[in-house]
Amino acid sequence: MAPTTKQRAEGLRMLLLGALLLLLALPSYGQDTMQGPPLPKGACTGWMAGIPGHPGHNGTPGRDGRDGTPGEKGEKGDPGLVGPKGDTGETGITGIEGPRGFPGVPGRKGEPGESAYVYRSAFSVGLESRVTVPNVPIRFTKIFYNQQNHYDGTTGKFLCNIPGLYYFSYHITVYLKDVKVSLYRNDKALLFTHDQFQNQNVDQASGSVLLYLEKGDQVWLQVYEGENHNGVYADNVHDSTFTGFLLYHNIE
Ligand SMILES: [Ca+2]
Repeated sequence: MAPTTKQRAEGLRMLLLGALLLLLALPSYGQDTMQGPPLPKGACTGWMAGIPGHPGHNGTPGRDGRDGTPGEKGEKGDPGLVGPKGDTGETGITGIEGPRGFPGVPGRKGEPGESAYVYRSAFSVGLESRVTVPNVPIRFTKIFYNQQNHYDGTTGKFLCNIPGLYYFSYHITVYLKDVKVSLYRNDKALLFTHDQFQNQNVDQASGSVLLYLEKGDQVWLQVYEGENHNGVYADNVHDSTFTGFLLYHNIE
């Protein structure tokens, strides 16, 4: 389809306008290109401006910027996990003694102890009639107690069967003569008792002693210094007695 007259006139007008714009732009172009190589004279004569090119590609990323200023202090964080148990510390100094506690409950009754029978030794004897023979053991034949038979009525001697401490005593009725008796241990006189008789009277003589005896020791009473001191007397209503017993066994 052929262009109309109006369209031809419009195209001519645009062409003229483009030429005018080129003429106005030439002087500034010459100034901007003064650094480059000079164009050949006459080569640009009659040039017309082209259409704008496409935008170039993006450049490579620039370098990292400088560090920023420190920010504000943050909030306190949550507590951490419990750590492992530490080593045992050194022993501390001993504290002061505490107050006294309440009394405890009584303990149970103990088991029966060893029989004390084996540690028994005792006798108590008396005269049945006056002594007629001096300087020999007095034979007390009136038996008040002689459970263990450690006293021998046939000899008048006590025989120690249990080592220990013994107590001996005697009470003598004195009549018709003076009395001087001794308590013997193994043929040695240890204790003396002397009483002078007075006419028309009845006297008493007494003595007592503690002796430690070994097994086998013998103890007895005996009139000392002969017939003149043989006033040891006894009858139905007057007694002369001899007593001994074990106080503690094996006390050493
Ligand atoms: Ca007297």
